[in-house]
Amino acid sequence: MIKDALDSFGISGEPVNYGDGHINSTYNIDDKYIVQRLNTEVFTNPEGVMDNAFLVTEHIRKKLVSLGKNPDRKTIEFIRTKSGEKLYMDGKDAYRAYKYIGNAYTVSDKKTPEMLYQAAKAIGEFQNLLSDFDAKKLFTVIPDFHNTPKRVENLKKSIERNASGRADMAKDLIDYALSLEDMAKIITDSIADGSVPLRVSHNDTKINNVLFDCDTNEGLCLIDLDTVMSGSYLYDFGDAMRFGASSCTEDCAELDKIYFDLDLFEAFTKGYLESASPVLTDREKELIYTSAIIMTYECGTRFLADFIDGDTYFRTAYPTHNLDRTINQFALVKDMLNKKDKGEAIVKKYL
Ligand code: ADP
Ligand code: GN1
Ligand code: MG
Repeated sequence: MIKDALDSFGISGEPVNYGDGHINSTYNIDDKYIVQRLNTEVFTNPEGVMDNAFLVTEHIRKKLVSLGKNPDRKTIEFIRTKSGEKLYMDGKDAYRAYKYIGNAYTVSDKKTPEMLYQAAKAIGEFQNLLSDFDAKKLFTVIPDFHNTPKRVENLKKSIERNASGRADMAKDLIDYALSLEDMAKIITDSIADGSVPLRVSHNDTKINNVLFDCDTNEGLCLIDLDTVMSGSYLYDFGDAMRFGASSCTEDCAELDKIYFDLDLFEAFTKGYLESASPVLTDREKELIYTSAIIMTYECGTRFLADFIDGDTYFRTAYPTHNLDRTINQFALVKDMLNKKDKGEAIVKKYL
């Protein structure tokens, strides 16, 4: 129970439900602490998640201090239980706590180019601060998390099983997903041949995982560190654009409202390449725009598989929520493919 969790961390106050994530449950305690119940069906080794989270945030903190910067609002700070543990376990439930960063906000909808530029700065800074951190020290929280071909294989298995009996409802979406199967392997093949290096990546760079300062509107830091693992910078760029450069929310299924906003894409690309350009390999540079398409496609296949499985993974608010999310992601993919030449030209401009 949340009350027991608060007690174990020595926190007093009223927990209020917070956040709109699809996996964990978040509570705000009087704007002083954030306490989260980890979804242990998804994060089957919550201790591994927290080992990573402490390692990464402590590294960032030390690095900022060594650069003469104040780390207090530039990374989250986890706290331990009264008995010194990184987690409070209550049966199968795992709770963790960290300090609330005040006077900050997150953005899910109504994004502006300035916000996207700031978010890119924060993502670039996160990657830079961890560039000397040995990715091998990180536990693989979810194997093959951004292995797009494996995600497509999982979708095929879901279609085969049809556990919910709803595959027929998604016939056109299934056909669309399978028609783009060849695209799935572009990043993983480049990792396999060494042209795209494995690096410490966040792996869930939805723009609502960036905190912005209320006074300056500056991108402060990345939160939601559960999936920080060895991965590719392309995953972070692509996933940020999947969510950040979309004209609407992730579950809007009104086709005439869904498009890939090249102004938002340009603002983000500018901010990101200002910090990342010097470290990217030629192949990474080549795949920047494509990474946005692949990450959106991958997320669509995950929503679709979950719809067919019967909504066992992502939190849903209504029965066709995952279907709407799939419609949205695939409409974006279609538009991103149509705008590829323009998108590539924007990338070239800032390289
Ligand atoms: P999820 O995406 O699983 O809901 P997050 O870790 O992204 O979980 O947190 C949910 C929300 O809580 C964020 O969007 C943000 O508004 C808020 N939040 C999280 N951590 C902090 C923090 N340290 N300080 C202030 N607000 C936070
Ligand atoms: C989940 O927890 P949240 O909402 O930040 C998911 C991401 C997806 C995202 C889609 C551990 O993230 O991979 O991109 O939903 N996280 C996990 O909105 O699967
Ligand atoms: Mg989040």
